[in-house]
Amino acid sequence: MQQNDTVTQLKQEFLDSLEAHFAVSLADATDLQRYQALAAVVKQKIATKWRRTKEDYRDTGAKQVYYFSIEFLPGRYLRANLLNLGLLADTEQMMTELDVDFTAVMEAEVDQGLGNGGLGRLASDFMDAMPSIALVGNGNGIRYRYGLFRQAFINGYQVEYPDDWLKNDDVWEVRQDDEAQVVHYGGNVYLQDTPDGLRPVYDGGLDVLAVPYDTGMVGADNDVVNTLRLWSAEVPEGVKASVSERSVIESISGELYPDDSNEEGRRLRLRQEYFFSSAGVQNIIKHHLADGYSLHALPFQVAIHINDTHPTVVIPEMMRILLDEHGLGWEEAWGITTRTVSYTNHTLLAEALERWSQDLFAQELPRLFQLIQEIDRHHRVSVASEHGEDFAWRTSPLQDGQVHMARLAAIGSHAINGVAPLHSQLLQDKVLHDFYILWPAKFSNKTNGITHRRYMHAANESLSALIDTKIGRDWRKLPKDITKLRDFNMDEAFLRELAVVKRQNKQRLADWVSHNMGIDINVDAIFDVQIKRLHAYKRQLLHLLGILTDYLALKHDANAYVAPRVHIFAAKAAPSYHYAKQIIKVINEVANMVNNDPAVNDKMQVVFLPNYGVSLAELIIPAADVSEQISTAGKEASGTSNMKLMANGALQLATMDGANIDIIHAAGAENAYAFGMDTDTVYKHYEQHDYSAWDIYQNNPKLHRVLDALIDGTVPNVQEEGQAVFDSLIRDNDEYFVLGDYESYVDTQARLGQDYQNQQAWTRKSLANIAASGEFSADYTVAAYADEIWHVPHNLLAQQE
Ligand code: 26Y
Repeated sequence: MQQNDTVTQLKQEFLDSLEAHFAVSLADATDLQRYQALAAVVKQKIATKWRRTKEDYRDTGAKQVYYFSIEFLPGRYLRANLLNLGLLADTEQMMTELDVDFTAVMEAEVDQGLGNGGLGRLASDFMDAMPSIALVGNGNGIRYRYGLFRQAFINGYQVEYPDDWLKNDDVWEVRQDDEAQVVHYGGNVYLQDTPDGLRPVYDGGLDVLAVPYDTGMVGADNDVVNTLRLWSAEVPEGVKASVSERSVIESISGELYPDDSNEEGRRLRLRQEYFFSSAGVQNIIKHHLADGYSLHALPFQVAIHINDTHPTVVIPEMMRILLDEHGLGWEEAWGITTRTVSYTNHTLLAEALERWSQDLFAQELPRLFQLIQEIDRHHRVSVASEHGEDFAWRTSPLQDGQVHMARLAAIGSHAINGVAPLHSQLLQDKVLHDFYILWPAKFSNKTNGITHRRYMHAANESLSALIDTKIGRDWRKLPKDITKLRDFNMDEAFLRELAVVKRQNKQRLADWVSHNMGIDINVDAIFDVQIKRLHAYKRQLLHLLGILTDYLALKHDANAYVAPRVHIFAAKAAPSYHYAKQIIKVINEVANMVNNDPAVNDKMQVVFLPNYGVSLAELIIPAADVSEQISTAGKEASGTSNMKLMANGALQLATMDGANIDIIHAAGAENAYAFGMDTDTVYKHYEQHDYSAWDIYQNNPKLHRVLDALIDGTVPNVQEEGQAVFDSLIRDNDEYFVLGDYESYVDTQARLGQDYQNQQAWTRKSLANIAASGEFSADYTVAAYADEIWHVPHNLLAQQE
């Protein structure tokens, strides 16, 4: 069909849909109605491919991957779906012809935020990559009634509002009542001798109905549509539940547990973990048997991947189903389970490794607890003979009254991976070293990836179009082909065009900031961006100390040179993470102070954009000049905003941590700004206890003055928070070595500021980053999981280098 015909047809479908759904004409329709009408048209186009994909999977008996994740962070679907269907340009043209503000229509869609941060967004990037490389893979998670809180600032303090994302209904999901599963909690369980062996008898407890809502995951430029299945908790039919019993049940999928701050877990979270794990596994096994396969064929037909330890209860749950419901013996059930399940670790922070109190666990999931005791016993017996009692004890899932989920995951799965080379190495050498001794072959690295489709092709259309003019469109299918851009790094006209695109994107962000925050930012300045969860180890504080350094220099030193910068922060802090919230307050007060000081604000501005999420990321990332990735070395497992920012031409200001290392390597060290202690140095300090924040403070007058500014009234309105920050750095000896990296950070920022003044040289570095970003496509990441862990086929056109 000619493009014009497509546009004409789309137009008709859109106008018909408006009338059918809302009985309005285009002129009278609201943006929300326009969005919903268009989404309905798109959904219909997805539906046919989706049905065919499902039928195809069933008819061919293809092995299925299930990606179990307690978080998915899809953001908005409309633009991404149009892009993958190949209809984005036509839709834009249609909207232009209809004189409709398409951006406003897209913004009427709610940003679906059923996750906290990197782990959840990674899961959604994988949901985009899987169908795009024709991989048979589904998501399995929770349909939280309320997503991650919406963040506002009042007086510089974070305030949290509920995220009522279902207020206008979700256009994309399909409720599947006939697929519902019952999930059982609590009560007592006894083992009874029967002719078939010991069988559990349940007494009391709580039955919860898990009802799935499915959403089609649309492949790019192909006919594949996979399924993301999110479970919602309801009272089972026929059960008479009081109002309060009903609310206990519904709370299981009530809200996203908003904490990724190493806080203590809660009963509700354990219930959530079991909820989607149990519903998912029950449903998978039910279909497997209905399709005529034996349980022994499970590892050949199904791969269950657990995204961090939150779905680890999948392991004892599978054992329960195989033993109790199907009468298999322990050894055969264990073999089936471990060969089906694989596990990705996403953290090196010891305090973030999940542990549950055994008492709580036994109360909530009594049968699973018995099975974990049995797993624990088998593990000890098999390990102690060769490695000794002490080793067996250290690696046991049950220890010190707790259930150690990472240990259970490592024991009960056939593959364990980290998410960047350094991270995977540290897992082997430190965090999971004992398990590496036991099973070295289980371990591997799978470096995270991102979807260029959302973050570049859709979010930065002008950059993508400009790249097309130089190297054609193949790179859009074969992300590594983007290296061809390197041939143009001496093409001055092209470099100028790149700079123009960056400037337009900066202007777009500046307009947003002006409109939403009432601050006019300088688009000629360096847009220096740090966007990620607020956490001490990510060191937003180091960035802040850099800002105060510049500020004090400009105020007190007539000869100071500071390259003009706009410092851009966006971050949510976990509601119970008091210290992170104090840092937000301090940043906001520094922003106020700087932005309202005419003596400095042609040289520096600070903006903290509220309510960071996927949609805001899509706006900020294309506008960034500098990508701050400044975690303490050895703490950030990988990072993924680093990849999105490089793909959009930002230069990294980075510690040698996580995937920063690989990005610097890929782009070339001369095209990035690395600084700070490396992991070895950090570990040595921890081991030798020889780090003294006090000494650094005393010996560095510039830093001394900056820190004093937090407590001597220089920064207004932060009496308590400034003191808290000061105390954590000085009194508590600066757990994350902010001061240890300060000098190196400030020097590197100064060098970066100088370099930026040569626009052509800077743009050339920017080009080097864009051109090196292809290898960080999630398409490759997922293909590597498919080849090495899941053993499923895919059609990655980009296999060749
Ligand atoms: C146990 C509970 C409190 C908890 C909840 C959520 C613990 C951790 C998390 C989330 C962790 C997370 O998002 N980790 C990030 O995963 C990304 C994807 O692999 C990495 O890029 C990033 O470095 C890591 O911090």
